[in-house]
Amino acid sequence: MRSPLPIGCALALLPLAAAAQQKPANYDEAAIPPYTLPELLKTQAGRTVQTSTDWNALRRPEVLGLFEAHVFGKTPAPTQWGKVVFETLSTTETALGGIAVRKVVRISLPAHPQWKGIEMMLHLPKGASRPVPCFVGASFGANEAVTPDTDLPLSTSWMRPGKDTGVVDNRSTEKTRGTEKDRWQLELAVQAGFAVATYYYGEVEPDRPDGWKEGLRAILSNDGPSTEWKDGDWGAIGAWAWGLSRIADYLQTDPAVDGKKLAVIGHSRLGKTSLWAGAQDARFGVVISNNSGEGGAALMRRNIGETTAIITKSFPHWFTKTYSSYGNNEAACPVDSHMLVSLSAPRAIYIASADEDRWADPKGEFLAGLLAQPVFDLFGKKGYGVPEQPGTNSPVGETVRYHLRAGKHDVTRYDWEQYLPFAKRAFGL
Ligand code: GTR
Repeated sequence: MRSPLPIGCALALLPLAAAAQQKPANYDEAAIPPYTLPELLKTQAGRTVQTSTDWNALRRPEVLGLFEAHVFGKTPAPTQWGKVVFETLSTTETALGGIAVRKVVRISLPAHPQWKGIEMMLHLPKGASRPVPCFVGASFGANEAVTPDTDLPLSTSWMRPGKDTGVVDNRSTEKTRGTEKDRWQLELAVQAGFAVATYYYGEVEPDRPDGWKEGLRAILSNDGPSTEWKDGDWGAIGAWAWGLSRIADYLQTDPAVDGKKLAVIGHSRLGKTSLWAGAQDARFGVVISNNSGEGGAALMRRNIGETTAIITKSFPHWFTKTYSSYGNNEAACPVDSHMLVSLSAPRAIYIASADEDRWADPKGEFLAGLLAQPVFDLFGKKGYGVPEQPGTNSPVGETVRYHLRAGKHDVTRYDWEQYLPFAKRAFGL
């Protein structure tokens, strides 16, 4: 047997080995290295756009294309998925203690029968006299986790295990019921005159690095499930965002909903998803990013909390392949998150942070909205109206709005209490 290193020598090697691993997250504002953001209004040909017409015709398509090429990948064309069909699986007139009608609708693709589809859950205010506006969002848990009602069959889809989710062996259990109800303030929304449409994101793709093999991405891929993802191919966030747009398709067909008044909402990784859905699909007249952090609203060039290197190591499947090349090399990326926010213009966008959610970089989330303002200005739309991040529970802004909630990484009743009147104003209600 080879003689091992003398103990002193082995100990001396330890810090080196540790240094070769992931850098620990920085939480010191003063230690953020200086950075320069890509110019929002300057086209790749070097022209600075000065009108909303030029933004829409020249720069916006470029910025969208850059996010496709470098961050989220390109969503396949409709010809690849074909016809979308809707089948009502159940209707309950007595949901949420009698104030709502709940429908579960399967959204599927006849051209791809191997995909089970999305079981969208729609809560509608009961007895509404006209079509209602609707929130649309993906959820971490299945329908039985989102609603406080206990009468739904349990989903049989693969679930991520998690604290207080009731998930056992990657499946929902009776204990899963209602575990997400505080995040989805259905009663509050319905009482405010909104419908809420949700779907379990794992129905489009299970959230794990190899989840695509069982998800829609493999099914829609021309190369089949054995494919390896190429630069520019869509990641899981793109697929989950696609699901939100198929719900928007359905909502155009339901006479109880005003399909022109849709607000897309998401928390955390699903907040990144909501931003990307809003960027691609203008039917979402309101875009809400709740604690979306790195890869969402937080500026990637601010090296604080989660970084591009960390997120692409832990969650490579969320993004297009190229994105991981920007870990510890953010300056080379032709976009940053202020450009993602700008893709919502002139529609209304709400960016929300939580003060204890330092991993998501609340200040970086605030700055993205501030720095996107030049695009909203082209449309005469007002933003924050203040240059500095406000204190806790003090929302600022108009078409671009922001708050820093006191507390943890989460979506709470407080957040919904801000989003509901924001969406009402945006929809002129
Ligand atoms: C974290 C991840 C974040 C955020 C969060 C979530 O582990 O680092 O980017 O998306 O998950 O989705 O809850």
